[in-house]
Amino acid sequence: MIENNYKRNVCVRGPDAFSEIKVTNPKPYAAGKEGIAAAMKHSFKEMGVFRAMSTLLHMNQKDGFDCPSCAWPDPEKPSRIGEYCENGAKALADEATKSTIGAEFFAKYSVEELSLRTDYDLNALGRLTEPLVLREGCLHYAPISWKDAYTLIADNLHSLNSPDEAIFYTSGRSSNEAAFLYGLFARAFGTNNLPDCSNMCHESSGVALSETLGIGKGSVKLEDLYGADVIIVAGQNPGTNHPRMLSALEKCKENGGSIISINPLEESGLMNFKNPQSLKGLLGSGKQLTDLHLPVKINQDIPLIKLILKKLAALDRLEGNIFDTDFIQEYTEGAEALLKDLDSYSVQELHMLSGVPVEKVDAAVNLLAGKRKIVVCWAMGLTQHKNGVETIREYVNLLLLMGAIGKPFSGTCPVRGHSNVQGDRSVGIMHYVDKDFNKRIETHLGFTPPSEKGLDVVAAMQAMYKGEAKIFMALGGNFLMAASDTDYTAEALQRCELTVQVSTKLNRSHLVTGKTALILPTYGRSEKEHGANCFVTVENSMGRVRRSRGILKASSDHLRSEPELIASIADTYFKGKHTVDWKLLGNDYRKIRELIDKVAKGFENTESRANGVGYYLPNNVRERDFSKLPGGKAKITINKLPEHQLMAGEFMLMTIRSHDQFNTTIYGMDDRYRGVYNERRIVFMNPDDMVENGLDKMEVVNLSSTYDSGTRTAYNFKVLPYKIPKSNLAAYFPETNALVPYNHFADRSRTPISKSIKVKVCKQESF
Ligand SMILES: Nc1nc2c(c(=O)[nH]1)N[C@H]1C(S)=C(S)[C@@H](COP(=O)(O)OP(=O)(O)OC[C@H]3O[C@@H](n4cnc5c(=O)[nH]c(N)nc54)[C@H](O)[C@@H]3O)O[C@H]1N2
Ligand SMILES: Nc1nc2c(c(=O)[nH]1)N[C@H]1C(S)=C(S)[C@@H](COP(=O)(O)OP(=O)(O)OC[C@H]3O[C@@H](n4cnc5c(=O)[nH]c(N)nc54)[C@H](O)[C@@H]3O)O[C@H]1N2
Ligand code: SF4
Ligand SMILES: [Mo]
Repeated sequence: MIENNYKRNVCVRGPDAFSEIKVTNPKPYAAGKEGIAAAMKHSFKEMGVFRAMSTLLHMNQKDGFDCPSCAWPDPEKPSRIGEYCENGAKALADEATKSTIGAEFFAKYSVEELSLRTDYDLNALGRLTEPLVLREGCLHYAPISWKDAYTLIADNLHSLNSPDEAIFYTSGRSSNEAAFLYGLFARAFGTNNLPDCSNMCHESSGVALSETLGIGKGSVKLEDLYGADVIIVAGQNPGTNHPRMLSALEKCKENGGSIISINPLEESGLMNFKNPQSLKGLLGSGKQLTDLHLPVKINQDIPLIKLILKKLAALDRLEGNIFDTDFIQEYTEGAEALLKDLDSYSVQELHMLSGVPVEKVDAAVNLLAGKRKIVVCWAMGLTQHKNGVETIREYVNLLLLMGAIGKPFSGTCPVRGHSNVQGDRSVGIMHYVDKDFNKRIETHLGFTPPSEKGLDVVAAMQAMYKGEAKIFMALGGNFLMAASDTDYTAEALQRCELTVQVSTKLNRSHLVTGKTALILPTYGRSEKEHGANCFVTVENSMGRVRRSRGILKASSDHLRSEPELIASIADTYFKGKHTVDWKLLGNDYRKIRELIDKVAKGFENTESRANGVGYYLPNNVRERDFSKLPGGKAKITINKLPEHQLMAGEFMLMTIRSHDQFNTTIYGMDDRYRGVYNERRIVFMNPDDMVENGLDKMEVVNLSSTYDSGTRTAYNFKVLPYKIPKSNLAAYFPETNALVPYNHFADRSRTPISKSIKVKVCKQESF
């Protein structure tokens, strides 16, 4: 026991030893029977055969629960034999595992000992079953009653000099009901410090889409993908991260559409798909999905799209009818300026920067010319760069010039990550101020929310680091491992007086904590909250709100639902004296939904309309209504080329997900599609770069990044030759987060630059 020393000797990165790595060729297809086998292996091991099979039948069904993994939407008529994918099944198995850890476990192992385990091992320990406290100077978590936990939080909140010394972080799994109450409490307490995982995720999409189209969300519905002429999938790996999207791409192909993938990697899932829901898919050779793969260099999408636009413009001048002139005239502004700007770049320059061979660009131009039904799907490959916002605006330019916005089978499709990240935003999880939202709170809840902008993720890290924020509370998530600059974030969290985690499973944010720390265990999506008829609501990536009702018995009798525990904290803090009846809300979700209807934009009669597959929130782009934008028209924008001067020996690194993880939750050590088994500390490298740098296959290296004269290092990676553009590297997150500088992020959206980090690869002996 270290007396009076709250800086416990905890390890931030787990052990260094390698496991027995196995490498094969990348898989030529996604899903298939291996997908089913992997899903079943995880489900049966964690849940038992009967419980797994019967629970999976309720996932994504009309009267069942929403998959807790990604935000991909459910079809109008979910398949009764199973409307889920391998990774949905893994997420369920992970949440509904029969393994549990409680007070006895924590009495045996100190946080210092636990911190020496891998993130995989920590997660595998099982569900957290009771509230726990790590008191100042102690190394072991001990049990605490719910009442005492609420009082501890309330007392600490009362002790602050200003409400802005508290931070209320949200991950994206919480229901609309929980998120609404949480945001309400932060505002009632007096702060807009509501950073969320969106800040690290699709914030660039939100900013880019709001200023060009007038809504920070996508415009397509699921059915739009089925009938598109061309779907562009840019900076996204759906085979792993949104697997049921492959069925939608397959439908598009069956209807005669084409798929263009824009990605430094040939991701297996995008190439060929063996649909496990059909016998043909299981037994046949699969469906080739991508018609054209453009192997763009990391963060060179802007030159690539400019090149495509330049070539389309030349064709338009020659043949006409390539761009949609009527649409451009009626609904947009800025086209002329953009076309003029395109003249200032040479084709050679754009080719060279993009790294894509001429004939492939020409093939893309051919596929797109004159088409009107175009959908662009994207995810982190576009958002997590210094110029993430501009990159997305450049893709929007393409859609606007082609008139492929606000019509069936066309539009924007930013594919959201966490299953309810979009809903959380819609009901008020945001660090910025929405005046109308606040006004409605004032009208319907009787208090005035603060009018000063709060802290986002990056600002929250800095505030804790500087001692300006003293309490950090997290509704789900794993802030330490998800945020950039792991060592800096660890230091920041450790400088807090109190850190509170509302969680289902153990992760490193429970071990690297403030002076005092609390773990508040809660239900997973698949579990019954407050009895059989209780349901919550969620919003998917395409803006549809539906209900979700868990069916499993809770993993422990001591859990509290998120709304209930948030309401109890609020009630304890306000000692029952506030304009909001917190106690009532915590126990009656219908009452929360009534308030959501009154306060959050577009929600209406949610109680009844969220039935079945639910209802769509209003979306101005779908109606081709740009009247709220200055000038009343959609904006075509001019975006600069990225500036990346790589020095000799420098590479551009993107930090990506393996097939066996959900963000910082590591389900397993394999990445089946990329042919890597049993190890995660891998750096994917172009074979020519390996030769030029004298590196052998499986050689052990350290990766280092130098920004603002500070050098950061991620230790012990094995080099793997891989089909990736020259001077580009890929490695998994969160192992590489130590390399992402906390103060380098996207312009305006402030999303950390997790997909374009300049690094050096250092042989270990020369390090
Ligand atoms: N199973 C599983 N599902 C998940 C998650 C998970 O971890 N596991 N996470 C969820 C979350 S929160 C999110 S946000 C999404 C993430 O979903 P994705 O964005 O698909 O996830 P990443 O692994 O970050 O993959 C980014 C892709 O972008 C490509 N890329 C990187 N840089 C560039 C670039 O500069 N240009 C282009 N064109 N491409 C680039 C990479 O090669 C990679 O294919 O998935 C969600 N779903
Ligand atoms: N380098 C790098 N960093 C990245 C990214 C990247 O691509 N590269 N991606 C970024 C992105 S897109 C995102 S979204 C963030 C993710 O950041 P977070 O959302 O903070 O992280 P997760 O790993 O999703 O959080 C996992 C934890 O959530 C808890 N949990 C799971 N289910 C529930 C639940 O139902 N309720 C509650 N209360 N808790 C639950 C569990 O304790 C689990 O350990 O990471 C970001 N960080
Ligand atoms: S696509 Fe996403 S939401 Fe659908 S089952 Fe798979 S993981 Fe779950
Ligand atoms: Mo995300």
